[in-house]
Amino acid sequence: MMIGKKIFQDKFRGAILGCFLGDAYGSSFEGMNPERIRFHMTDFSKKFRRRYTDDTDMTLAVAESIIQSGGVSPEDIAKQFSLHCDLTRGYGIGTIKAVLALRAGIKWDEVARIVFENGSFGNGAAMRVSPVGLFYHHDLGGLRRAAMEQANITHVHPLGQWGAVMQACSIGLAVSQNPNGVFKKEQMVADLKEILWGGPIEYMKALNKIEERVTQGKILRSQEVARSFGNGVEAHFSVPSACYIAITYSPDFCDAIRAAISLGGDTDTIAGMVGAIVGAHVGEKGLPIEWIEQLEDGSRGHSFARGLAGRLFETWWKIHGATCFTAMS
Ligand code: R7I
Ligand code: MG
Ligand code: MG
Repeated sequence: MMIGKKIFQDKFRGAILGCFLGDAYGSSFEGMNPERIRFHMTDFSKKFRRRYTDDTDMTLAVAESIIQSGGVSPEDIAKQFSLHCDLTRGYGIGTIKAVLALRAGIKWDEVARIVFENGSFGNGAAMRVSPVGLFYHHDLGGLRRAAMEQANITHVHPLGQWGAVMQACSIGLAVSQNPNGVFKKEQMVADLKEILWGGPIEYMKALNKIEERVTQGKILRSQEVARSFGNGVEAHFSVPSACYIAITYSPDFCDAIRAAISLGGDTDTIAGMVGAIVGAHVGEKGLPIEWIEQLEDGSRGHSFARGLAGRLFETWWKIHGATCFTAMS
């Protein structure tokens, strides 16, 4: 199937704004019990500025670096983290210490074991990976390498690294799917299983469960999703949950975000990752405008993010666009 240039551009915007939306809406529900979440979700239409957290903050830094370097350079991404991360935006302790160490002049490949000696298995490397998934979507082998390389700055634990790989590849595969056709769920799970082969067993077990649910065509209730996959900050819990929700609910962006938030736990990150995958599938045209209007829009707000997504696409197009289009046609 041939996807046109304009559609790809829209998909890049959809993924970055999708992450922004999920993070900003999800963050108000972090740590709330499921009953309160159900009650408060009814005021989604309430007008107040939705502020983003570390998930979007780091995503923007990764996108800026890829635009400047023409690909993933961990050294440059680390430089962007040290320049742009706003550590008041709800960062995890390991990542705060890593960014402070970068600011103190420690080399990018020496900061990841400062807090956790075996490296962090938090979802911090997965939550920020959408620009990588977009930029390498045409080359899944290259995508896996690049996702791992960007993870290594802060998350060298295999569960942290491979969580980033699973999330990046989910986005890459969603970009390649026709936004107007049926979402090929079984195909996506089969492709993910192939890519994650050889990684930690936790991800393969989760993918087998996702495959079973998708084949049965049964939609799990939020409590069952949280029980089956987990909803914590650990990458091997939250990334499979996000992947299951995105595959189950896409192309309905709003239902997918609501389902992600209903899990409770790490709601900003799970909803941010779901938003990025579904946004990569449906594009900006599939996102709710009235939700976007409520996002914060300061110097690095939603207009900036949209522009950045456009520049990321232009960079991809200049470097890979012509080759990919020739190969596809
Ligand atoms: O992974 P990270 O950047 O955190 C991201 C999360 C997202 O939910 C964001 O929205 C934000 O709220 O934080 O930060 P880390 O500190 O590296 O990892 C997150 C948490 O995972 C840690 O604070 C620990 O609780 C846990 N964790 C570990 N615990 C014990 N041993 C991660 N790695 C380890 C470990 O090796
Ligand atoms: Mg956050
Ligand atoms: Mg979070």
